[in-house]
Amino acid sequence: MSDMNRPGSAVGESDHIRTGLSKEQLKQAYIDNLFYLLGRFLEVATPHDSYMAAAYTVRDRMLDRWIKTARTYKASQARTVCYLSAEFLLGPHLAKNLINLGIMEVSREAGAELGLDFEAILEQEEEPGLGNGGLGRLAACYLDSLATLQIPAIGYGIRYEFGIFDQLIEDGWQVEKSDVWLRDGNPWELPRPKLRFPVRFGGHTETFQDDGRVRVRWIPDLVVEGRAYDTPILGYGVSNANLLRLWSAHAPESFDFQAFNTGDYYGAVHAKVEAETISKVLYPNDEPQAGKELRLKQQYFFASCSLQDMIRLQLGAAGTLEGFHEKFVVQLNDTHPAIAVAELMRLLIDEHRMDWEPAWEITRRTFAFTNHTLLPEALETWTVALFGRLLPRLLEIVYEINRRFLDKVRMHFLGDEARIARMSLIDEGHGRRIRMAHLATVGSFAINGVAEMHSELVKSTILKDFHDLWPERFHNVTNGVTPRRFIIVSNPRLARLLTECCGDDGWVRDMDRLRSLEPLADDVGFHEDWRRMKTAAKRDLADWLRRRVGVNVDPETLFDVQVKRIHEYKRQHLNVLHIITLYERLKAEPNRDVAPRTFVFGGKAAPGYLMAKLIIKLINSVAEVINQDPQVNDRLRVVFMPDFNVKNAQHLYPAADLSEQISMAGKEASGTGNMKFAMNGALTIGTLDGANVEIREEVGDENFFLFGHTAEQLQRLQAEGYRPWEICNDRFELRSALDLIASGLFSHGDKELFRPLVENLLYQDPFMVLADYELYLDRQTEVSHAWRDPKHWNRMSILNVARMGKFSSDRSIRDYCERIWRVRPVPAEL
Ligand code: GPK
Repeated sequence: MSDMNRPGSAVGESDHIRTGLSKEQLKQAYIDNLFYLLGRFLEVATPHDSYMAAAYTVRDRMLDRWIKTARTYKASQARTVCYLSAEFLLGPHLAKNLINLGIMEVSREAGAELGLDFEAILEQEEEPGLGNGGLGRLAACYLDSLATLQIPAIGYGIRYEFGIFDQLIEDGWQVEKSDVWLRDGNPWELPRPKLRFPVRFGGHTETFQDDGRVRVRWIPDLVVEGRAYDTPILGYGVSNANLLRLWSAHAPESFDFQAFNTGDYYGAVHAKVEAETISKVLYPNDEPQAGKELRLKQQYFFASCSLQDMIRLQLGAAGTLEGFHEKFVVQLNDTHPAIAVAELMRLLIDEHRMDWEPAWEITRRTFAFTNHTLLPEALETWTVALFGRLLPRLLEIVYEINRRFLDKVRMHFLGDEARIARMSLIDEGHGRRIRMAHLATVGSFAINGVAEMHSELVKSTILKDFHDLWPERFHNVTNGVTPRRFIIVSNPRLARLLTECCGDDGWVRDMDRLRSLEPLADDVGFHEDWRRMKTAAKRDLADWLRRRVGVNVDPETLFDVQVKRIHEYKRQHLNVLHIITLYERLKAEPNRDVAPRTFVFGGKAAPGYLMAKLIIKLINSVAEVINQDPQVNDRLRVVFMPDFNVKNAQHLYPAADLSEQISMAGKEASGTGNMKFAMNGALTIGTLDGANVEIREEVGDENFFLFGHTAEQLQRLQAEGYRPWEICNDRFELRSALDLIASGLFSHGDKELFRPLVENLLYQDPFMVLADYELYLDRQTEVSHAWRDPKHWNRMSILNVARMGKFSSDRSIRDYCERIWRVRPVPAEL
């Protein structure tokens, strides 16, 4: 080992093997890591060895920044944002960190000189899939922006041993495979075995006298230990690196020796298994239904560990918990961590001997709450029975919060008993349940929705009573996505073009600068560059689909893409009905002039959501028939991309021409895929829902394909008595498309297979697919016409990219900083 490499030698010198950024230093560090951390040398290293060595080489450079950042933050005494989230859907780290460190190109050259296949190394990384979809990916974008904006922040969550399942498609059906992402090791995390906290479950409480006061003691029947695993999150083009701290559950001791010595070996191991189950697996439902005991355990487990950690930091820095809320602000990412409101009260009162009033003052000034859905089935509640059995002390605290809260409500709305029942933290109507959204709202100083329209609906529907009481607490923060991952990493060609046009890469941190593209929207030369870039991305995707999915698609066709979780409200089946109608039109009139399209779908269905799984089967079945029909398959192709995740998604955004954002108006809180597509130059066909509304405002009505009833119109339709089957009577093509599915054409003659889907549409249609069918088809016809005019299409595409600045997650985080968190940047220097 050379001197430089010995532990204890100065870190931070730019010539140091662990910190230097030159090509030679990177090469040397890579070989060194390959040797000392993996016990390998160049000639025998497998692609995975190479990936690991590369990852350690990058991590070394991040650690340096991370430690300096921690020092700087500590000295500044600034307020820290704690983002509590049950999900962080980070996506692969390596490419993203190379970009944020600014060493992508030099690393590529270093790799080439070592004879390494750089792309193959990037490809090695397992997706860290610790999230389901939008909500988890949003948390990851926000971590990126927080670090980039130099805001002191910690992400807190769960280190699931198994993330979101891998999706296989077998015979057209979704098959789930467990995600063993940690099998080959995770080079990005640092275990902190000494950083651990106890978390109690079950048992009972008792009161005792303490200094003349009555206090409560909780005697649990299970204590689990949460251990910290830290991942550094580096900002783009800055030295700040923030912390993502994930908790893993363990038994405090691996054996209960008492039981062991009396011969009960299995009993002795049982507690260990029970404890470790808590962080075993991510629940695979986006928009989850409440009810599972293990899920509540997970929520309490990570909320408690995270708060205990903040208290440790606060006591370490200030020696007192007074002013805790000035040092920390805790953002609750939906209701999943809402139990933290009661847990902070417990910690302050029971463990740190505070009185109720000062403890409540701290608590309600600490938390802020983001709501991500209005779907009634997704609003979390827990039965009092389960909650009380698992968390007896927390139930007492929830009751006390509720008692005091309802007294206030009573005073404010004299005699309005109905309102009191509606606002109570306990729903007395459905077998006594705790309403987690109410707990989060009562315990927070700020509540926000995730797009303008959604925030308005939060105020006028699910939290209306609370808005009547505390209008000043309600805000909107429209979601955003990070251009680092969704432009630079995913679409390097576009990134280069944008940097050329803007004169420098300042747009990466200030996406509003892309407005300077607008004058180029009519520039013939620029159109040529734009077309070349898009075609290259589409060729890449076509290659990838051929290799990975085994289908051939023509890059000259219009790429029409819908990727997102499969859910009836997102209406993938509306898209399918359009495809079937096009198919029937072509069959009836083979020479009909239609713009050739490739339809791409992707997305996972919750394993227990049968209708969503049937929709996947339908897409694959329609694909099978159409792709094999020589009469149409030069003009229509349908592809289902299996295992849609961050890693695979990166191949799609750059290649899409049309982005399908066709949810039932009023149901999609925001959507974020809509942003990723538009900022890569896809045009949107979409309803007035979620952030679509604001995207259309920004890019201009004339550059957006709007269709469908508004949320209000749909509500009125429903109130008047919605009869979907009647719509079919006067819409011949719709009737015919449904009949074709029912006929067995797509199911080898089986008339039963899709019956539940067809009948659901005809007789219930809860997401009003049929009501929007005709408007959708008309708009799609216009899309086809627009596609025929490449000059016009490119113009629209360029203007979309130029005007998407608002949807950078940097803007979202700035909004949070100003409107809610009241925090400022703390730059770290190397
Ligand atoms: C909302 F409530 C939830 C949830 O549990 N999971 C989830 O991914 C999504 N969401 C919304 O459905 C999207 O509209 C939204 O863009 C995303 O959260 C982020 O806010």
